[in-house]
Amino acid sequence: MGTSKWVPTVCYQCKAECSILARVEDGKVKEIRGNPKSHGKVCVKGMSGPATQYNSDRLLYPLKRVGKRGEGKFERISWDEALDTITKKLKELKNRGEAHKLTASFFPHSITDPKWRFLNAYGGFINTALPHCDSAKIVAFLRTVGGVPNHHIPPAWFTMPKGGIMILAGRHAFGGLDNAAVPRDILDAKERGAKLVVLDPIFTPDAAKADQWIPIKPGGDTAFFLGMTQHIIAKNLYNKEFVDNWVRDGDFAKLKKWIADKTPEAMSKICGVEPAVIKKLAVECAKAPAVGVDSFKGIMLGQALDWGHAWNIFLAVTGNYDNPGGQPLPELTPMAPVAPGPGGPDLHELGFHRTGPNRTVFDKYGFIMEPTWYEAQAIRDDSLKVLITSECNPALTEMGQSGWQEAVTMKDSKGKYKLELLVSIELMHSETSKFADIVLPDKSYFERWELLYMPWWYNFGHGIALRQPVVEAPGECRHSNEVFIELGKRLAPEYFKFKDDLEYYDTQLAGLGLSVKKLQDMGGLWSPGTMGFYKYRAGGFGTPSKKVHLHWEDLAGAPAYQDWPRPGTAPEYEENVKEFPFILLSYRSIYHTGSGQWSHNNPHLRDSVSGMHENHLLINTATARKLGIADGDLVMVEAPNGGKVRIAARLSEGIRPDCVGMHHGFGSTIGRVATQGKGVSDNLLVPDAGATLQWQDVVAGEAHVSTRVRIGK
Ligand SMILES: Nc1nc2c(c(=O)[nH]1)N[C@H]1C(S)=C(S)[C@@H](COP(=O)(O)OP(=O)(O)OC[C@H]3O[C@@H](n4cnc5c(=O)[nH]c(N)nc54)[C@H](O)[C@@H]3O)O[C@H]1N2
Ligand SMILES: Nc1nc2c(c(=O)[nH]1)N[C@H]1C(S)=C(S)[C@@H](COP(=O)(O)OP(=O)(O)OC[C@H]3O[C@@H](n4cnc5c(=O)[nH]c(N)nc54)[C@H](O)[C@@H]3O)O[C@H]1N2
Ligand code: SF4
Ligand SMILES: [Mo]
Repeated sequence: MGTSKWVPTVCYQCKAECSILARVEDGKVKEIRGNPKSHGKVCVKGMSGPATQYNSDRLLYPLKRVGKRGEGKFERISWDEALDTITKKLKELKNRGEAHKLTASFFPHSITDPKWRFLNAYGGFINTALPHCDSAKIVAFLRTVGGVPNHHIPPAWFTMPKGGIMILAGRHAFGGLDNAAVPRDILDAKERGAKLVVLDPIFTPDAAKADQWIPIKPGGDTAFFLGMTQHIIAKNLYNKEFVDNWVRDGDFAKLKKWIADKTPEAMSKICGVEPAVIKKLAVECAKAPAVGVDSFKGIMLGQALDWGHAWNIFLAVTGNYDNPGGQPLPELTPMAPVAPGPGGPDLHELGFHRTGPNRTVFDKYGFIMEPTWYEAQAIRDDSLKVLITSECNPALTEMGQSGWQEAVTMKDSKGKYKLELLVSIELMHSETSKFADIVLPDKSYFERWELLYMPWWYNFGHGIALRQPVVEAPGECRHSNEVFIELGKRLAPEYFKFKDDLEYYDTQLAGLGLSVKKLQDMGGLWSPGTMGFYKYRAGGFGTPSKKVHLHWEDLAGAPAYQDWPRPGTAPEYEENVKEFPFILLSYRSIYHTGSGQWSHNNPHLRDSVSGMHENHLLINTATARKLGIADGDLVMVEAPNGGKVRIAARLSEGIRPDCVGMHHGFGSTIGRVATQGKGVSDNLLVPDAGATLQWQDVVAGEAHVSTRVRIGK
């Protein structure tokens, strides 16, 4: 009999990073559970972690490309050769004065992730899968309350009082998990007497559990919330105490004037919801002890910054910031800095945001943009020469995937690849690594140390978490953080004087009087002890005036935005209506994460009984009847970008007749399990961000995830 023990660590079968316990027996991970010290939940993907861990497709050694880019032919090399090749190219780039032509695209697990430190020290850019999906949400919160905003977190539903209202507006919280505990927290709040309202063109699992489902028109959320806010103000039901004390002087009067004609009747024409429904919910919200709003995909639909702005105006007028059940404003854990700290490169000076068309009009903004689009664009105009990807899959998972694949194989007049070096750090070969020059085998989340701290954990009651190795890594796997620290020692040694990742984390933890060892002994979680509501009452908000800024006067007359939220829907919904009569919506399933190998190449999650094997085209029954389509028929879906896919139809009453739906993430052409499953990639249809620049700047909602389509047999 071997020994068996439960070790606390952090799941990474998706980017929610829930605290888990891993049962280790005879040096192998056998079973996963939620960690009772932190919400105690794990989802089906989390439970399937061992099937990713022991997948026979795991990369074990560094590889170099021997065929053409994209051909997928590789040969084993040593770590020395791999690191020497990367170092040599990066030295050459720096000597040419082009350090800023390095971009690394990765998921930062903390805001001082060693990978990010390397980029700042070397002079390259991070271009991340972390906040691009809701950069507009972040920008909107920063502009209005100057606070660390709600990214990848719902309101803390477990604090929602009786009589409170939970609004999911373009948020599929029961499938697109941001913590495995969220669905339970929502249902518990309902038990306590809170109300759940779901705004979604599709009757999602969330809608099925809701007190009220509002099948809003795609892109209608801004209009819907402006209509509610107008009604609340007109009926004098706004939170006077909050507005008088905490909204910047003059802003409310300006809002009152500007919003006067955004009546529920006027907004109804845009969002397709009856005025009476808007009014009733508005009054309920004004009277409720707390209202929490969550949106994710709702904010990725072309009018994202407008929606983020309208969302914040609604929260301010109803006084729902930093209250139990409302919008938390998390604080960062006070970690100690590792000195000397490298500053980052100047985004604007170096042209990061001015890649592509209309580059000069974006001067007023500064944020991270959709990686796939940015990369393709920057390769074409020679402003990206070295790309390192880790924990992301731009060749498949992102809008404009075809453009990316084309760009990385593009050659200059001398017949050389325009992108001089492409490095992919992965667990298993992915669509992206197939194009790489060098592929590096990462350690999995069961094999590495990682210090995780991000503001949103605060919403789950802790500030930092420790990921620790519970088993040995196979082959020659090395953690990406170790790789970047090694590159730092070679290329910017003044910033990498510490010995290794553990010493780096120890230095940071000293700010809390902790060390990795102490944190490990504590069970791997550090908690601030309380949610700390109404923090603004002590020191005000994080804005220059210390109050809430409803009016964004600096954006008045800006080319891609204005000072108040525009209620209309994005042009991509208004154009090509006749030729492409349906709006295609994409959404997640509980079984899969993005398009990546971690779930799509996992036999449990790809099984048609325990998981999900293929995707379908969800189509309204009445619409299908008109088109002569029966359940299971193969249909052709075509988009204005020329993309075409063939997919089986699934008929349902639970979708608006003017929309069709498709699970996001399928279409992998690599991996033993992945290639046996069926399904298609929605991103063959969804255009890249560049296609919609005329409407919204790249700062905000650049990651459009829908398009108009037509359906044929
Ligand atoms: N299982 C799983 N969980 C995940 C992920 C994953 O891949 N798999 N990914 C994580 C990531 S990176 C993210 S960003 C989040 C995403 O979280 P969500 O955005 O909540 O996830 P989706 O499933 O894409 O949900 C989109 C929903 O918005 C609806 N919708 C589309 N257009 C509109 C609109 O205009 N208005 C409104 N009101 N609704 C609209 C769609 O019908 C769909 O139900 O999930 C995270 N969690
Ligand atoms: N049409 C459409 N497109 C979308 C969306 C949509 O809703 N619809 N959603 C968008 C959103 S919100 C986002 S955030 C992006 C996400 O886009 P990506 O960040 O590119 O996400 P994934 O597809 O999950 O790719 C993650 C990759 O990391 C790998 N991986 C997993 N664990 C590890 C590890 O420990 N180490 C390393 N090195 N690699 C690992 C996985 O195998 C996988 O290949 O997609 C966007 N694309
Ligand atoms: S939501 Fe599921 S897969 Fe994602 S981190 Fe949590 S348990 Fe793991
Ligand atoms: Mo995302």
